[in-house]
Amino acid sequence: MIEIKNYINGKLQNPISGEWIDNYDPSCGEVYGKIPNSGKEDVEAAYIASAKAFPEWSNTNLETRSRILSKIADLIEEKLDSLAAAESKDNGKPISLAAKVDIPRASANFRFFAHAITQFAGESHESVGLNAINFTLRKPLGIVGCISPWNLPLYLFTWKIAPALAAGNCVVAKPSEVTPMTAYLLSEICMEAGLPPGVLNIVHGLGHATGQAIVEHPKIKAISFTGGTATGEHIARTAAPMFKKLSLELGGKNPNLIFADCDYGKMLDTTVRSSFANQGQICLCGSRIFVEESIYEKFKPDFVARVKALKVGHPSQKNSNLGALVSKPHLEKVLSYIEDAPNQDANILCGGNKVTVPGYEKGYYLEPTVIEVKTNQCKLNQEEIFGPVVTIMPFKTEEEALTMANDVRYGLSATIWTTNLDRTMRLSNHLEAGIIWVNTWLMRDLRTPFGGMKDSGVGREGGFEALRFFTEPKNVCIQYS
Ligand code: TXE
Repeated sequence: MIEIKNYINGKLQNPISGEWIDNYDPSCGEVYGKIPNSGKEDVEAAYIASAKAFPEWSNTNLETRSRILSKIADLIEEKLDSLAAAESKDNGKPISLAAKVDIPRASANFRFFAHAITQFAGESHESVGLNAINFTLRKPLGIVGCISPWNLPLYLFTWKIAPALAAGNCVVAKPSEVTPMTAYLLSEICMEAGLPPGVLNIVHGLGHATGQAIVEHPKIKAISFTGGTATGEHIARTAAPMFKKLSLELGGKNPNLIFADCDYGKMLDTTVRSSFANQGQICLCGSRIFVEESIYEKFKPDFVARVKALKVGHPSQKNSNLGALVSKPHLEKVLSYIEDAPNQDANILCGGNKVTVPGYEKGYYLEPTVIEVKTNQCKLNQEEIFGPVVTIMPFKTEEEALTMANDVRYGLSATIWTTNLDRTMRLSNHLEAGIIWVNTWLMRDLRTPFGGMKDSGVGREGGFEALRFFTEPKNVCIQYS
């Protein structure tokens, strides 16, 4: 039984209440550890530690701050194998994915912001004719809250923490209670890297208790949250009367627009990945596939054949393309959409069933599923399923494709497959999405703004956008004679 601890004031601590929550291994459906069921008192202790650490950390020179964050990046890199194994066991994702994407990216997050802060600058404006100069100071906010989800645990946790710390804030952070393990291992790494006590505090527990206590805390100045849209809405409502700064990265129902003039082979390879990477549990997955009519009847069997060839297996096996879904309730939620497909006038082309992996019969495995739909208005196309389920349907014209792509409450990302530059520009201008990929998917440059519009969220993360979020601009106007 692995016992996870809170990381408060530089020390690993048990929850004050002495209460614990079970932690499940999704690959076999068994409890393998316990995590603190933290309450308000633990969050308060974390806040007090942060507040004590803030004056010194916010005044630590950039070189020192940067060196400590780089050291954390180095240590994550050094421990890649053990972190990848822990992430895979906790989340159910294939170990190969954790080793190739999640953990390197967590290290890159720290390394990137360790450098970015040394390049970050306030603006200055000379008021010509008035003998005045304005300059903008960018001050850290103080104590900030970072709350992250279970789909890319260490990757998204560090995506928030690294810029917050780089900008000179102290942090009270909560990883998802469903996947707490690598956040716990990060506590140990921070201690090893010499991060001063209290600068980062990691409090484990349930959303409505620990998370809520962070959001409600009157002195925590900002909340950076990634998770479900309903939770984001609740957080926004709670935080608004306190005028907290909010960054919300929420759900997606991303369109994948495939035109006949695309590079077909590259499109097919990438579309399989953008549909089922991480068991489809990435907010950026292209879950609604729209295909130009002239290639639809070719695409359909080609895609289905490729999906049928994917191997669902134990996450530790190197040849598993898909591992287990993250939890039993989530598996049931995803299955409920599949079971409802016939009521939506939709046709399951492949998949749709639970998978039994020998030796791990109680694991949460599901076949990658392709469903042909008749209208974009069906539930399968309008609600975020967040699992290995994609829909396909044909379109006749670019206008029709654009209308269907935008006809959804979400606006996170969109992918366009075409070699026509004019079309690329027309669609990029009119698609309602914060991130648009053309002839690629999930290619990330950490300097770029990341986030969605409509119900996919508020604000942008990444690069200087994140450093702007985690700082308060203060304009100073000096008149001289
Ligand atoms: O996420 P929650 P859930 C979507 C996906 C999924 C749905 C629900 O569709 O099926 O959301 O997933 C914390 N105050 N995404 O329920 O609850 C919680 O403890 C403060 C998309 O697992 O939003 C966890 O740390 N915090 C998404 C974090 O919020 C609260 C990734 C996210 O959990 C809280 C995950 C509260 N009142 C799910 N309630 C994406 N955009 O990538 C919960 N939390």
